[in-house]
Amino acid sequence: MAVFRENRPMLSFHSPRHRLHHGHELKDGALTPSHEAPQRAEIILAQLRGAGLGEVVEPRAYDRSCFVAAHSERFVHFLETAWAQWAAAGRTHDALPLVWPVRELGAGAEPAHIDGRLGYYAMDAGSPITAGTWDAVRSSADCALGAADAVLGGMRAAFALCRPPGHHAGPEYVGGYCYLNNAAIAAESARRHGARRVAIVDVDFHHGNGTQAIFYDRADVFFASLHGDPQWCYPYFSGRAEDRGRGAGDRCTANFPLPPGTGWDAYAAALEQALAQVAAHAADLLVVSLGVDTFECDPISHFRLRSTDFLRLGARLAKLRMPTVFVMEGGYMVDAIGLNVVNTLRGFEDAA
Ligand code: SP5
Ligand code: ZN
Repeated sequence: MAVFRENRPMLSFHSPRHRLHHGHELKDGALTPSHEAPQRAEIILAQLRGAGLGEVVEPRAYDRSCFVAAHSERFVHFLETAWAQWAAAGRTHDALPLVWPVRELGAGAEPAHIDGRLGYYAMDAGSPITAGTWDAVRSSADCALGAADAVLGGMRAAFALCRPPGHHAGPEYVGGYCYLNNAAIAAESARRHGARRVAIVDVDFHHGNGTQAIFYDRADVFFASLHGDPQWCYPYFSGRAEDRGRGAGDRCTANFPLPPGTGWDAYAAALEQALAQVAAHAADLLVVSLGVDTFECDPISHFRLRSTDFLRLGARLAKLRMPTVFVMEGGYMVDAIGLNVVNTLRGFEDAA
């Protein structure tokens, strides 16, 4: 059983540098401003400040070695250099990949041309790189690292208002609005600072394929995800119930694909199963990949959770009695995103 040295209200981390990232995405074949837009974080921040859930602070800047803990060195180097190489080629629109090394094309080495590098380090065309993207991405990971430090320092819970999100980003690829995997970076930091085992619960509507991939072979980080069934839902190629880890990590991944239209009752039943496995893993620290795109009015997702259901979600997570780092992931119905996030955190705090 975890012991909390401090019983203060939770601490939240936010960086204004997230605004430097505002890209475009291909939606139904048309290039449009991304659903993953700056106002998401602004609305969450405003609601958080009004909610009396504790202080919101800016994280310090962490060393890039903290990012390399969850990703490869060459991938981080790609993120650092992609925009400059794109701009040097005379391009002014968002940098997007248009060719990918699928199947038998996948064995090759990293190309030198920016168009080749973009495809080599991406799973889809959903993570545009702009002039300000790397600064924003780093500040997002800093929020996750700040929140992990707060909890490692003895706080019961902390919230990282990460933007852009992270859970689709794998060891060597961007995708699904994600660049650095903030939840994985927080989990790695916790491991390096003394947590023997970490559990990650991903409640975003989409499967956390990147987080799964980073820890798939490992027994020290347990990963559970509830998500739209990949037969019908992005990212389509991962998140099956049969995928349960590999090697030393066998049975340390648990996936709960749920059909489009899933509401609270069926969701809560799957959550019970996921959290029973988390409890059995006996971790020292919990990371929650908090996406609120499970909301009934989300424009790109297909579950039917109501705003009050997020209070119940938070309360159920609190019952684990674990030091908890909340890491913001998706949620695209901006009118309700602040309420749904604050409800999750309030449900957690009121039950704590
Ligand atoms: C972090 C996160 O939530 N990323 C989600 C990325 C989803 N990207 C693909 C979305 C495609 C949705 N198309 C839906 C069309 C609805 N009319
Ligand atoms: Zn999502």
